[in-house]
Amino acid sequence: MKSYPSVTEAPGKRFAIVVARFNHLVTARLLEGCAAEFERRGVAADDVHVAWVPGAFEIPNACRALAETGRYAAVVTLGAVIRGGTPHFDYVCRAVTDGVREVARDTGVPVAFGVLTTDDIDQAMERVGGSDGHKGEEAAAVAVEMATLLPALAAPPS
Ligand code: INI
Repeated sequence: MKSYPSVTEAPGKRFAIVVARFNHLVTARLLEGCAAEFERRGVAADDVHVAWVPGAFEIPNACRALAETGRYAAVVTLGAVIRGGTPHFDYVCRAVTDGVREVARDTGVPVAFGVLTTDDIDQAMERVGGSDGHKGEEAAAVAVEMATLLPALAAPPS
C-alpha cells in the first residue's frame, strides 16, 4: 500500500481568510486562533491575507472572489451563526454552507469551513478555545493539509 504524503506545515504557501464581523466577539477569536495556527505551521504572516465581510451570508461571495484569483493555496472561512428566535438562522446557515461548498467544488481551491452554527453564545465560546477546542485553529490546520494534499494527488504516490 502507498499513501499520499500527509503534510502538516506549509512554508512558502499563501492563504486567504474570510471572516464575518457579525458576532465579532466570537469571530475575532476564531481569527486569532487561525492566524496563530498558520504561524505554528510555518506560514509567514505576510502570506496570510484577511478579508472581513459583514456577516456569514456574505462569506461565499468573498471566498469565491479570492479563490478565483489563483493567488491562494487555500481559503479559510470563519463566522459565527447563532440561533435566534426566528428562521433567519436556518437561512443564513444554509446560504453559507451551500455557498462555501459550491466555491470549493467550482474552483477546485481547498476551502476550510470554520463557520460555527450554534444554539447560543456559550456553545460558540466553547469552540473558540473553551471546552470544545478551537475551530479557528482547526480550520487553519485543514487548510494547510488540503493545500498540500490536493496538488500532490496529480501524481501517483511514490
Ligand atoms: N450573520 C452572522 O454571521 N451570524 C448570525 O448569527 C446572523 N444572524 O443571526 O442574523 C447573521 N446575520 C447577518 C447576515 O449574515 C447578513 O450579513 C445580512 O443578512 C445582510 O446580508
